[in-house]
Amino acid sequence: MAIKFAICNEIFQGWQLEDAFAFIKDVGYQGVEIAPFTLAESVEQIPLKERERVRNLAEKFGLEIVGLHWLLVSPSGLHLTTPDSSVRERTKNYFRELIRFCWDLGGKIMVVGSPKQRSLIPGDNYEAAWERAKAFFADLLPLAQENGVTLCIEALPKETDFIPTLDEAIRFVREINHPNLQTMVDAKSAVNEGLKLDEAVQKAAPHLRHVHANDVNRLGPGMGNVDLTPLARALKEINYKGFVSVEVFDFSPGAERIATESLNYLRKVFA
Ligand code: LER
Ligand code: MN
Repeated sequence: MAIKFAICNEIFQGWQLEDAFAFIKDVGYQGVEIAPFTLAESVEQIPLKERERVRNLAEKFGLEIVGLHWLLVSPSGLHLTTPDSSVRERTKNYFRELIRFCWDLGGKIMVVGSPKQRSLIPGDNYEAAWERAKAFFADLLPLAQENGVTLCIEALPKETDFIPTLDEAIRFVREINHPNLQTMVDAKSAVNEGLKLDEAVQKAAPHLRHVHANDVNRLGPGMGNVDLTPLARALKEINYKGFVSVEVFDFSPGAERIATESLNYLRKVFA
């Protein structure tokens, strides 16, 4: 099977990494996607030895570390489009650290979500923010390329006013025109934007490098009313070979139930 399933680690709050990886493997996932804020406030606080431990732990359980998401949640005060060049510079330097961290873990994908840290600062202008964001990524892409990491712009309607839609994400990718800056489909976002999931996949296809599987109710795939069958069908049609990663925002059912029910559902719709 070409398509691989992963799960984002933040639902395993309070678990030892070893226990979370063991459980993820046991359920049957092939990969894990890491939210850096779950490991430390800043990745600069994570020494190489600890990075190697995480990487080796994943290897021990036969899990691939897909990459990173929720990139700029911590440390506080980061912002990607702000007119304040000192904040932008600090954010860029931190992003460089994230790229190195991703490489150290063996990850290949970084999801550029972080809606709050990219939304327009009140009074700012969309096209001016757009140009700043382009310059921001242009500076980072040589390092991403050197480290074999692809940055995936994630459309986030309802959560941000900067690149809220898949069309905007694709426009951004095309304007930057660099192999290490691509896009992805997040199921709840595509539905929130009013797209059919197969249309979202077809639209993103030339630049599609990652997928987040979830429901508009913020639970796992199959844990609400969103039918992911059209997503699965369209991904197969384009011969997608990346990860479909379960990403959940409501942790209340507990990590065990979320991880198990989500994978059972994915296996059914992707069968
Ligand atoms: C936010 O809703 C989201 O989908 C995450 O992937 C943000 O990094
Ligand atoms: Mn997402």
